[in-house]
Amino acid sequence: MTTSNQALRQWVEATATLTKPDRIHWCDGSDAEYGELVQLMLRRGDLLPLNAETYPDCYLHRSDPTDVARVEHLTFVCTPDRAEAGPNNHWLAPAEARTRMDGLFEGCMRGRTLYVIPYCMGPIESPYARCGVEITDSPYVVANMKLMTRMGRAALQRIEREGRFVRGLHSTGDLNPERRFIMHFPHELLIQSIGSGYGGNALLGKKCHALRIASWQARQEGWLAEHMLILELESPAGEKHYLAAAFPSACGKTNLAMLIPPASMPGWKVRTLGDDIAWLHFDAAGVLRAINPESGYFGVVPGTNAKTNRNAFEMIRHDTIFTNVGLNARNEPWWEDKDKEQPVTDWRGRPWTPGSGPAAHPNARFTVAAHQNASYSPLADDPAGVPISAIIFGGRRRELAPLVYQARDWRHGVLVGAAVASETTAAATGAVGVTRRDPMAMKPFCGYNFADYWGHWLSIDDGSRQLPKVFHVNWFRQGQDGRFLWPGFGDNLRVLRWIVDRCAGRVGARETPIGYLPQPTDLDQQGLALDPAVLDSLLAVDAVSWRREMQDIAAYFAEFGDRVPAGLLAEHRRVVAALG
Ligand code: SAT
Ligand code: MN
Repeated sequence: MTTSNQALRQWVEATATLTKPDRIHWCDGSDAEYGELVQLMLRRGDLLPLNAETYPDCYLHRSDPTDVARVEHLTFVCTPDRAEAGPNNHWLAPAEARTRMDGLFEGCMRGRTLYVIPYCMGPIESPYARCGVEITDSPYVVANMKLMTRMGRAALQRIEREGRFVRGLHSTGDLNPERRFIMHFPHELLIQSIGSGYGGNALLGKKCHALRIASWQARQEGWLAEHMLILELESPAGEKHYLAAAFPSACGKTNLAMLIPPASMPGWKVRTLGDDIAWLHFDAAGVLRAINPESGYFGVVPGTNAKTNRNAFEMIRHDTIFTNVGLNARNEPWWEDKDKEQPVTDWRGRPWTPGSGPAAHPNARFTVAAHQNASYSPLADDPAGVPISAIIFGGRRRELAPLVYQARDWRHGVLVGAAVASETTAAATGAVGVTRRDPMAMKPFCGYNFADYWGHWLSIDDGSRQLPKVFHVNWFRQGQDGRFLWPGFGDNLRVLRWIVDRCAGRVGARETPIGYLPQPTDLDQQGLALDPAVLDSLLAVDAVSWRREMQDIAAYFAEFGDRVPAGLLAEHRRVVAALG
């Protein structure tokens, strides 16, 4: 197979000249090709078979122990002007980055196969979808891209029709962290990644293309590429709303997108359109429509069980790639909080004994095609996307942020998003549990200066459009004893219900300096045994703490100097004044 697109052909040839692979394989995306790759990886030991009776067509991949999460300190945005990348990104001059990467790519595919993966982010027929081509020497990456994206022949045909695509060059290199870099060249629509085989570092369609490069393109073209799940919420009366929600990695986007209503809320239905990324465009009528550029899930495994996320628990019982989980005595994948059993092997393949720590890596992942999810919405394949009623921001915050509040208007919503903070998780290397600012949950993913990004968000409100309402949620409030105050998971539907009631103008709210909060009685509490005092503290707004928070936000904005949009600063001043 090859292609009629000359630019693509030449890029593949030039890459082969540089990296010197033994073979070149153009991926057609067929099931047969996936099967052959699996066989190859089983022979090489890159994949281990799992119990074929209880976990048919499931495999375990063990990463190099130094290569188990995104590496933000090795991820760069390479724009000619440093200020364009902003203080939120690591920056290198494009020429310097190219020289460094060329040196590392030189001869790196000797003895290996170079795979060419044409892929389409979004439904193939969607005007909102965009194509890319990833070149990689990792069959694991090819197999993951097959589960996560629409890849192969149909994507290549679209590329040949349109002539446009994002280029991504990836090699696992020698997996030495000293020689690991993930570079983005937004002006050239180019990504280069070497030295890692892990998810967000290596599956270039995901964070590198669909967020970093796409956010940059979206700004030029007037749309939004966001780190958001998309879900459909249907009430017992059949009223449907589509919600998009941005939380940082490993803060429960997958669980919320697959939520199972509590027994005490019969008739409510949640369907999943996406669990990680949303591309948002206005249609001709001024309605904001979302597509999920992905077609699979790369979700956190630990903590997944029939109670926390039954849909995920069941969808990963077949045709799933597990990365960095442990094993039980029946050669089934095992992870913390899966069940009452004990593992026998940890994620590195070492014998596990009580006291040897977690058997699964805290950032262990499953890769699975989206249609295996029982709550999958076929609208995820609709080229027109879905109309968004509400945008929800959230983070993991022990204190301060109430369970839910609503911004007064779009501009306030942009402030609420820009001020998102969250405790860090195992999804990235580095300290876990440290609170940091993570605007719109895009801190690791915005491909350009955050100040310009906030300006872009503000510019969305041009007076002619039907803008969604904006909310903030926090499922992670803890009491003095460290216990979570809110039960979370299925009960989060109670909060979503208030959100759609607000969107439909059916319910009132308590106006506070930080926005609109529910009256406790306006939250559906049927079947929820929550102490009223606990609910009061979940819905409390402590002016003293919030004044401190607003100072902290101002100090954060100041890092971006005079590029910060005046409208955002004015909104900040308004809230400070309201806090008295
Ligand atoms: O590693 S990924 O970026 O794919 C997952 C995540 O951190 O959200
Ligand atoms: Mn994510």
